[in-house]
This record gives sequence, C-alpha cells and structure tokens, in this order.
Amino acid sequence: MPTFEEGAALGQLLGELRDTASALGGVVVYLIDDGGPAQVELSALPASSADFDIVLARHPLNLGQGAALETARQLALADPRHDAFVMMDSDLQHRSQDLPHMVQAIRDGADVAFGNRFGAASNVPFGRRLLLWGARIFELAITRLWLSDAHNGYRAFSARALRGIPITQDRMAHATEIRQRVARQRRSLKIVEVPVTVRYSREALDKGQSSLGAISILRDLLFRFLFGQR
Ligand SMILES: Nc1nc2c(ncn2[C@@H]2O[C@H](COP(=O)(O)OP(=O)(O)O)[C@@H](O)[C@H]2O)c(=O)[nH]1
Ligand SMILES: [Mg+2]
Repeated sequence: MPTFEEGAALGQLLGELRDTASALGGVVVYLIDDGGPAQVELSALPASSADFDIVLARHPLNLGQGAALETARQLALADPRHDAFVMMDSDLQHRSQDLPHMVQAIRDGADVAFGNRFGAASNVPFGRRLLLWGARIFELAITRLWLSDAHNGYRAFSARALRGIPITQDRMAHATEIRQRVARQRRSLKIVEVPVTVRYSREALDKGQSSLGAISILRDLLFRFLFGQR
C-alpha cells in the first residue's frame, strides 16, 4: 500500500483492515511512506494483533507510487506465509469491503485479479469516465489485453505472478507497465476482473491525480519505449 500525506483516511482504512484480518486468515500491510513532509508514525497506527501486522517502510525522498509498490512487492515476496498479494490505495477510494473478493479470486485459482470500478456502484465523475475510456482503448492497443477498467490500483496476485512483475516505472506509468507485463505472460497466467467500488469524494478528487497526469504517463511510456529496457 503506497501512501503519501493521507492523514485520517489512512488511519481509518488500516482500522478497517485490522477488523477484516481474522476472516481473511491474517493480513500484513506493507505500508510505504514516500518522503512526504508529514511522516507516518508507527505509534499512531493500529496496533498489531495475532492476525494483523503493519510493516512500515519509508523512502527518504519522494520516489513515486510505482517505486513504493516495488518496495512493497519485494518486502511482501520475502515472506513465504503469504498466498495472496493485494495492491490498494490508502486514501479510502478503495474499500476494505472489497478486499475479501480480491483475495478470494486468487485463492480460487486466478494469478492476477484486476479491480473493475465499472462492475460495481462507483460514482466515477463524467470527465474521469471519459479519460478512462480513452486509456482503455490506448492500453488495448499497446497490450492487446482487453480489460473493463484502465489504471485501477486495486489488483491482486498469486506469488508466482507477482514474482514475474517487477515494477520499474516509478511514477504513475506503473499501471500500464503492470498490464504490459501481465499481457506478455497471458498464456501462463489466469487473469480475472473483480468488481470493486471506487469512491470519489471531494477530498480524493482534490488531492488525487489530475487529468493532466495522463500526459506525464504518456511521456514516461514513450521514454521507456524509445530508450529503456523492456
Ligand atoms: N508512496 C507513494 N504513494 C503515493 C504517491 N502518490 C500517490 N500515492 C498514493 O497512491 C494512492 C493513489 O494516489 P492518488 O494520488 O489518490 O491517485 P488517484 O486516485 O489515481 O487520483 C494513494 O493512496 C496515495 O496516497 C507517491 O508519490 N508515493
Ligand atoms: Mg486517489
């Protein structure tokens, strides 16, 4: 779980995850705080219990959401107890109530489960809906993988799948990179979509990415296409 200056939303979400943990057979949250001025303090987070733990890691500088997910990926894969790995946002846009469905998809045999905000009652604003539709077509063109939702940060993986998906796009282009890597391995991975409700509150829209962020994503993808290793 990447986090950057989330404050009360983060505390609420972690409390909800602690309440869900025993039904899931145990949860470890790998929380990656990313060089924001207001650091997350471990003492302010919900306490550990027999089936709930938080591992807090800090990047000394702001490296971006993709870099935070890569740190979490490496930390989580080092623990052999885990059978399902979930990426989710820490600003309450993703709901803890959807977590059991994401985990169950993996326990039922999927290798990769992509959240689909259009399969449930998400209040996606019109402009964002339009942008996501464009992103969906763009991503179909470059990955040949048709999904209902582009750039949904709620995703789950089996250990086998996650090992084969290193994240090298540090900022927001990681969402496309993950899809590209999954698409390249589609013959050996079982891929499903899971309906999730994404909440658009005033705060989440004000603090979250603007639509202009799409330009930075395209720039990072183009740069990688022209100069990077694939
Ligand atoms: N670690 C880290 N997390 C970030 C960064 N930027 C955003 N996040 C987190 O990633 C999640 C999604 O970011 P957000 O800006 O809300 O994106 P949006 O929901 O697509 O508008 C939230 O939980 C943020 O706290 C960052 O630079 N580093
Ligand atoms: Mg957000």
